[in-house]
Amino acid sequence: MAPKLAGSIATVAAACVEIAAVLRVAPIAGQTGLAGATNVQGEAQKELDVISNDIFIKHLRQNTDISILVSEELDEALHMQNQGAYAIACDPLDGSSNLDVNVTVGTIFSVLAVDPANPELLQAGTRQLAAGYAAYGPSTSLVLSFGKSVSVFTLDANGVFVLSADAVRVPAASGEYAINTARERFWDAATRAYVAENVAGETGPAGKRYNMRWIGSMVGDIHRILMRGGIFMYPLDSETAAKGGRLRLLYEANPMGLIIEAAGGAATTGRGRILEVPPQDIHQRIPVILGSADEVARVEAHYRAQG
Ligand code: P6P
Repeated sequence: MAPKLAGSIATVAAACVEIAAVLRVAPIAGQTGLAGATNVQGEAQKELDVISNDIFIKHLRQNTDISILVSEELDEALHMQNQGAYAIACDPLDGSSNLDVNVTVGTIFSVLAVDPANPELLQAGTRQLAAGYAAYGPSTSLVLSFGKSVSVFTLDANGVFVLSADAVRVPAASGEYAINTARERFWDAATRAYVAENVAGETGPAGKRYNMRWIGSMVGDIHRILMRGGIFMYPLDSETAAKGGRLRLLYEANPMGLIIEAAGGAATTGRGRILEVPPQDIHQRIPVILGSADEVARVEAHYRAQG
């Protein structure tokens, strides 16, 4: 691995260590509430969204190999005024609606190669140099991939990430699916058909029993899927269609797609590979269906049948 790429990832990891420390005591510091502002997504920012984004900026400014930051919390890309060959696209604190109830949240990041003189940020996910996320749960995990395999590190008592699992593989088959079933009235036919097969259980076309898990925190749901299989679904629906979907391409779908594919899973919009979607905007939204290859294939079959 290029030393400067390793150094850039170490910078991101150091930011995640600091975010983890802030989250651990946030309820005591009274920081789990709203910041009183909205982000470019039109979402009410949590105080910790802003704090986490500020921590990211502070750390990235110290590494002159990183020239640009794209963040869910920043309307425009932040240029660091250096000649760095890397850009970081990130969601500094995903799932922050869970902060006041102490449920796993995370940081998601993607590393892109850029020409600082003429930076190109709208790169398809296949061009990512690396992708990862930190999951702030009972332990703090850092998951990292360069596209060929997936490593999991765990933050130890000294604030050091220690390798705890390597060459992680997503089981092809699973008995768990993750989708917000309260949105059923908005679903398309393909999503309805796939979920109905799962609900039908042993006597239905899937021929086995399923459990449904929905944390409401992408990092929490996807880490479970990475470690034991399953499928995460935020499909295009009648309410999100006008915006192109709910989740963001550059700093949520692409990094998670690279990780899941590197672990032997699949990541689709329902009609095509997420990593091949050409971005149109740094905050572009997209449907996200990813996880165990067999489950994703069944969803895609329903989309083909739907036409
Ligand atoms: P819903 C969190 O806001 C997030 O972006 C993802 O982390 C999560 O998977 C999804 O939204 C939850 O969406 O509609 O269930 O609240």
